[in-house]
Amino acid sequence: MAETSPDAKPLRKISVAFKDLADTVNSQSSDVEVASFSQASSLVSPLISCLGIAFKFAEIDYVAKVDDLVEASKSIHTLQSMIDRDVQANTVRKVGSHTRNLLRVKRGLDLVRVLFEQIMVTDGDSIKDPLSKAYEEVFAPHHGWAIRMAVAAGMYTLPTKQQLLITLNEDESSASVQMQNYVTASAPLIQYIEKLFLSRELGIDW
Ligand code: 1PZ
Repeated sequence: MAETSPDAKPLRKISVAFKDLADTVNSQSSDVEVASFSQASSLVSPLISCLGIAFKFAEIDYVAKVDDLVEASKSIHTLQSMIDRDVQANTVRKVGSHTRNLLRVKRGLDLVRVLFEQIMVTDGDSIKDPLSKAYEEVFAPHHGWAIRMAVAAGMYTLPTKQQLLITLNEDESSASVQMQNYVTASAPLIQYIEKLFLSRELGIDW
């Protein structure tokens, strides 16, 4: 029964959606659409809720930013044109702008990428070290003291890897396959987004 419900395999859904986006990026023949990017990014939210109540604030912030991109997709076709609109309106760095939210969501996707990489090379049942490494690498340089302290506290209430696998309806080997698929697919997409910023000299470290 659970096998056939649409959310039965959230990891699989994520890896399929990002594989599609990676194919678009790798084909170099068409631009990434806001709609498919925001749709794929929304599939990551259930993962954050698996991490427990301590990360509720991360989930709320992430979902709000993805929702903003979903909304944008109703009137803007590609990520490129979305950024160019903000460039023209001089709103790239404005709080709540689509382009600013895109940069934050990109970081969320990068965090998941590093997290999965680390989970696959880390022995034992704790995801604290993998998540800490991912957070240190991706978000910590951009977060103030208060948020970093809250994240550090949340690290002590994380589920174990086994608990996470049960919630995600996977076993160790099926999860590894999906995680590896996501790692492979997300890397070129993340680079593509960074290039959109860097080629317009917008920077990505803000
Ligand atoms: C989910 C647990 C993984 C480790 C920690 C992940 C990040 C936790 C930090 C959450 C902080 C949320 C509070 C708000 C932060 C905002 O100041 C910034 C800047 O937003 P802006 O000023 O542009 O409105 N928001 C962010 O940095 C985006 C945070 C998104 C977190 C996504 C995490 C995805 C994790 C998936 C894990 C499986």
